[in-house]
Amino acid sequence: MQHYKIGLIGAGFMAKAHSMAYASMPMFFWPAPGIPVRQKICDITIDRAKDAAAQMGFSEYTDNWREVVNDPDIDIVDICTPNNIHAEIAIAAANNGKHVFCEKPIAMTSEEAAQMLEAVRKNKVKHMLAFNYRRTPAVALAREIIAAGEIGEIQTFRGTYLQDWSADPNSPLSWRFQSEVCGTGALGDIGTHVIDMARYLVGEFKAVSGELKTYISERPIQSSNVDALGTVKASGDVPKGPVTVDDEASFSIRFQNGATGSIEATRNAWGRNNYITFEIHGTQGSIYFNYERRDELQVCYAGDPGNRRGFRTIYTGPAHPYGEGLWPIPALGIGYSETKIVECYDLIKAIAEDTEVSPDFHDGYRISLICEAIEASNANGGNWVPIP
Ligand code: SOE
Repeated sequence: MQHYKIGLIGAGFMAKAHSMAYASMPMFFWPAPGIPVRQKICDITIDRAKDAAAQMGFSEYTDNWREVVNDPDIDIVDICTPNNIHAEIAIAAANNGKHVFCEKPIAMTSEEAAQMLEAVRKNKVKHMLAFNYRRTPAVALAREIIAAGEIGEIQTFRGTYLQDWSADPNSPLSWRFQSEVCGTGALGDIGTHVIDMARYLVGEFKAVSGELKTYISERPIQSSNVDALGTVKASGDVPKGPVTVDDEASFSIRFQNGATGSIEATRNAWGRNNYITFEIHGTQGSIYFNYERRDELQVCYAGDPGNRRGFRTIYTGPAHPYGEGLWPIPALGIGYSETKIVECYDLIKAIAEDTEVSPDFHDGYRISLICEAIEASNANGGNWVPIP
């Protein structure tokens, strides 16, 4: 069985999720399409890198990402850094013939994303973006139901991604609030997950009209570089710095196939934690999904007798997408980890079998164009902006 050596750059919470998936994937999907080997990990200081190697099971560590992309032993470069260095790392890795797996959003601008796409295509390496939520079995089941025409032609998509970790003004000014490091705020960080699902389920966007708002304009400056996602609050008289990204993105969508839609994304919604939802209405029925109940897909069929019509709940299990590898009984519990394990399986399979995998850098590029169109619409008072 082929082994693939992973070089992982950035050792925060996403690195933990990816490392867990590399370790677990063959336990779920066996025989595995290939075995990911946790070879080398990189973080911003050598002490942090050493610690991360011990914690996440890597044989080697470094504080210089170029040592990862230049290492002839590494097969796959996995990018879990802040957004402003995705492009430089991905392009260098692709030019060295490495497959590239990158956290979302793909890059700071669509121009950078286009350069990344060009590099992976030119070097004929596999490329994948970590929009993991589409790999929730219930979301993949929604796609199967739609593709089979079971709810007819899609007319509307309503999506949300609501969290509350930044609702407290004392939640510190991590890189996620600094436009020079992250590009956009809620829009790029979490709105893009729902854009990915909308494209996956309904189709390509034609135009958007939207608004971006920043409610908390300054936050306490962090004493460390570590992004604690609001769990470590500033106390006392800590100096503040400006927030230069959106807290909230809300926009309407015209899909190329004639459907319409809307998405709202914020990290300031008290009481909402990872509230990713979508409701899709078709001419023959409807689908509803809520990630906080992610084992379940709710489906309503118009063809049911009127006095019995309503949403039915399907608990995903062995009969549903990815069921062959995940748990043998529906409702045992699908979690964030399972989505990352499935993602890892699809990546390794695509490399081993030399097939396409999505979402890829082309999807990332398209999503960057959509985000830029939402920013342009916000700047011009909410007018509709076509996606190039
Ligand atoms: C913070 O909003 C965050 O970690 C996002 O960056 C991730 O993409 C999401 O999956 C969970 O929340």
